[in-house]
Amino acid sequence: MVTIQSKWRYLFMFLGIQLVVMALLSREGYQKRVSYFIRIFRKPDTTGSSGRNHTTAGIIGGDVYANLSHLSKGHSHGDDMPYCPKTSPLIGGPIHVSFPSGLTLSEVQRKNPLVVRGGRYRPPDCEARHRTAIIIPHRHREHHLKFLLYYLHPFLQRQQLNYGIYVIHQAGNYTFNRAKLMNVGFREAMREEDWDCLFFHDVDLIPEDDRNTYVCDSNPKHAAIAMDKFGYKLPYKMYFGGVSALTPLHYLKMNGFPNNYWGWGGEDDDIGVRVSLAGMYITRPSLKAGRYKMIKHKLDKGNDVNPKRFNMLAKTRQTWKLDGMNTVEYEIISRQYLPLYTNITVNIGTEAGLHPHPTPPPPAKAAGKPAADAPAVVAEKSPAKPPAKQKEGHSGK
Ligand code: UD2
Ligand code: MN
Repeated sequence: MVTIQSKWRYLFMFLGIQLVVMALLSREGYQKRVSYFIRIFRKPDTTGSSGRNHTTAGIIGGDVYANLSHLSKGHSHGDDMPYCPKTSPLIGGPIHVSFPSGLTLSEVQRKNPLVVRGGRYRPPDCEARHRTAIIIPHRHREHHLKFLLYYLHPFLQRQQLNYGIYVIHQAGNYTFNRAKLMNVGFREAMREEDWDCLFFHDVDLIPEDDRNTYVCDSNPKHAAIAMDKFGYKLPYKMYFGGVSALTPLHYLKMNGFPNNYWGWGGEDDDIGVRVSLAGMYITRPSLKAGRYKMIKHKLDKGNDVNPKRFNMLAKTRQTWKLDGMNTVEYEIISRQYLPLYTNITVNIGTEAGLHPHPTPPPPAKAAGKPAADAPAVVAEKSPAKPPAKQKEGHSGK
């Protein structure tokens, strides 16, 4: 008798559970519920690599666009706006980074409606505490640039920064010069806005953690300390490559970056040495925060390994005051305020100077008239008209 009763009890319990499950399935759609059940039975991801769930700021699955949807246009930037909190409430933890095929710049634009002309942004509902410019040296890496913009815009917005993105594009096919492009970027960005921090940023490095805040420290900061390509470890103590952050004062104190490293390698170490020669030291975020993914690539055409780099590096102590911001020479070819960034195309010349092959003077009879084939020596082909200073607030694109 006792056995029959408990059999009935189990049968009723079983039927009851089935009813609850069916009710849940029918309420919000079968697929959603199934994935929900699968998720609760799966072990939580403890490696911190992909698909991480962070409750700190409500970021689910580390989606880089999480937490931005409630920000809306239409707030006015009056004088009475409160400062943003010291730590942004929108910041989460790790971000899941992948490179979906078929992504377009207009898709990136659509996903970032509050970014205005020239790739500028200010938080719509509070006064930013920091003004950060991102300087990206660039040539023939449009594919990488698209992914960087896709990840960087929402990442910076979540940090409640007033920011601008500058792409410094080297004109022509002469050997690439990353550090000189940074000097150009520094001068041109500072001409437009009183930035209090500049991030010098390789085009192919994607930050993987929200806690890597793009603000400056009291000393030059090396941000890209844990990259996938180096097994998420710092490769060596003085390493300063990839992404670094300096205030204008830091930058000028070390006379900027060297102008004479043509081709791949050495310039990052030279910059690291300059930091200490100028009496400063390198700060770094935690290994957890300073994680980056590098988009895989080969050495570019026009950026061969610089064979002189070791000899040059041995002389940084003698050269840093003689070469840098105080000697940089270049010509702006164009300046475009694009929806997602400001593009500055620049002629930085060659190792032999800005105009290595000066045109011979025109024949006597044509004196006074410029020769038809003389290279155009223009400081600026398209006149610079920076976007309205951001005090006025978002005015749309
Ligand atoms: C390493 C450093 C980099 C720099 C370089 C040596 C890392 C993650 N980065 O990068 O900071 O010190 O060594 O010069 O370790 N670029 C172009 N077009 C070109 C060539 C270069 O846009 O044709 C730009 C682009 O922003 C790129 C950067 O220069 O990210 C560095 O060049 P790289 O990516 O070819 O060199 P890589 O990855 O060895
Ligand atoms: Mn690279």
